[in-house]
Amino acid sequence: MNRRNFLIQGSTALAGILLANSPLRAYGQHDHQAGQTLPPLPYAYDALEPHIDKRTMEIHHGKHHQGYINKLNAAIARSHDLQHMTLEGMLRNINRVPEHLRQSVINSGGGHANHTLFWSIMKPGGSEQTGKVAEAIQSTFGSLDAGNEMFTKAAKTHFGSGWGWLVVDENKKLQIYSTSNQDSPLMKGHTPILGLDVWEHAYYLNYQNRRADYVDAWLNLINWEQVNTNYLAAMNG
Ligand code: MN3
Repeated sequence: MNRRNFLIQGSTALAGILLANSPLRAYGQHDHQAGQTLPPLPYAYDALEPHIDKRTMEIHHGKHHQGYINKLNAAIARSHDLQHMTLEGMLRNINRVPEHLRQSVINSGGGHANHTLFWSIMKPGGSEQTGKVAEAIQSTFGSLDAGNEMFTKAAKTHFGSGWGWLVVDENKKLQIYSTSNQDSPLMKGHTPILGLDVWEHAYYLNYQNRRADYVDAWLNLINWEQVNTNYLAAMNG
């Protein structure tokens, strides 16, 4: 690829991400030459300190997330059908993905989708838990505290690598649960609106075995405006 094409492709991908009002929309950002690309972080690597340290963010975004994208692109390159599906489309219709590539898409495509959401629902300093999503959490789980407690418990007690989720299910109801590995709620027909990575690579440098401390600290980083935007998109989708 020459430099001009690289710049055009780069700016097109960036525009797609900036224009999208939901990170779910950005899942479709790819072209047939470059494949899926790493979305830039919407803040600096050190912006989430002291809750998440700069080195963890550099490795997590630049190495782990990029690694999922590289492996997904390798899988896509082997299938004409996959080249014409968006990432969200692949995960929502996982049984239509050719069987010999299905687990690669679950692992690497799920990893790409999950991390894309994860970066977008954090922000330095976090934000107040307001909006329609807060009303829905109160009516579904009894109170904001009860919802937050249920979420943190799901994340803290999940055995092994995985994710804690707040999703909008197929009946437009909120659900809280965890999944293993990089399994995406999209595969169940659910739309994830908030996700917490509890793989050790997300916290080990700073917290070692203390996952509960990481989960509690992470509550200070949630971008509730974005979660609310995701909620409204899922309810109206
Ligand atoms: Mn991760």
